[in-house]
Amino acid sequence: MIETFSLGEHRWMARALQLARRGFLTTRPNPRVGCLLIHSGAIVAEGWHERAGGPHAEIMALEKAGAMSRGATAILNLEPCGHHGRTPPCDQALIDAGVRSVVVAMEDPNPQVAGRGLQRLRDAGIGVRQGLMEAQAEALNAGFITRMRLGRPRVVVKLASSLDGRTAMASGESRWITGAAARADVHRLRGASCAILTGIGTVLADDPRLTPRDVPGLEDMPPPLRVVLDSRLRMSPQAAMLEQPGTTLVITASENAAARQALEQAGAEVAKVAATDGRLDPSAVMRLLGEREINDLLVESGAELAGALLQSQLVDELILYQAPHFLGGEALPLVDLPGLERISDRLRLKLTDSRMVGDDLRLQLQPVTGEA
Ligand code: AOF
Ligand code: ZN
Repeated sequence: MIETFSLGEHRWMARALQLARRGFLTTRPNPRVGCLLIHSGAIVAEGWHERAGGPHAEIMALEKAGAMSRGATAILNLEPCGHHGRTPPCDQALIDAGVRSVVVAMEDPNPQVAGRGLQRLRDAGIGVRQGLMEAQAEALNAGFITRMRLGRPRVVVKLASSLDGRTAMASGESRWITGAAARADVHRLRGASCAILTGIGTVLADDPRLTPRDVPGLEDMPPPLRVVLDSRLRMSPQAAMLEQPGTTLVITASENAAARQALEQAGAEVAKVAATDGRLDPSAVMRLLGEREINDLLVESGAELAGALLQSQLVDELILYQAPHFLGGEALPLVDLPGLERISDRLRLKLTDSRMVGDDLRLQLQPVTGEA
């Protein structure tokens, strides 16, 4: 059934989404959720989910509303949970508080919930309507939804190049392709991600730290998981990222116990996945990261890994910063797409956003799947 919603309900849902967004950097691996309680046409309480393990949005709102919860309407961007996770079920709390009706933007894609929360509310005689501002609600929790539906993170590949699509000189010299504003934007992207993935080639060439720096709102948060794909365990125990706070996960196919032990002693976690012809299976890597509750994965890699992920159809979004300069035909290309010989094989993308960041261009793209 297609529901209709009033102007007031639209405004309240917009407010619930705004509240949910307060948890943008802090709720992982949980979704971002906001909740309003409305009584006699007015907002009586607001709540949002701040941290996994902490109270859900509904509980915060119910506690603030107290006796005013009785007969109220709850407005939420996500279906109330009906399961015991780190915290007790919210559907029961809404029922116990005497809430009369509930409006949600979308079902919770978590298989432990998946419509059961809404059903239990209906069974308790509560009026339930769903679908208000669903597109906005899905965009806010795109990573969580991807993990719940596909068992893997939402994969965003970040690339930076010259106007002629080059990333480094043939010598490998590559510092400062883009300007300071684009680099600050990358730090914000890192901060909003659950994990940042790179390849061993990039680690050996650049020794990156892969931490978000100077991002307001991240002060109390552990940094995103750093993930290095290193099929042969060539990573040095002295790598700079191993000195950073938080966890580094090295994913390998190697049986080299000494190299593994050296990395573990330097603080890294090492995990094994299957490899074909010496290359780690990208789907197995993504499954592993899904199991580790990674909703949003940012890939900051070289041409080879970016190309391999694109060819495996494991990229949900690509963000390309283009600097207004030419590096020339000898310089290194943005992505490797081995085997691509015919124009009909070209890898097509849809441009979903373009804007300037400082002096650079920032393009947001999504791979196009299926036939032209
Ligand atoms: C809600 N309201 O504010 C959130 C929900 O381990 P827990 O108890 O925190 O439960 C986490 C799951 O609960 C999460 O995977 C998602 O399905 C749902 N999140 N549900 O009713 C909230 N954050
Ligand atoms: Zn809940």
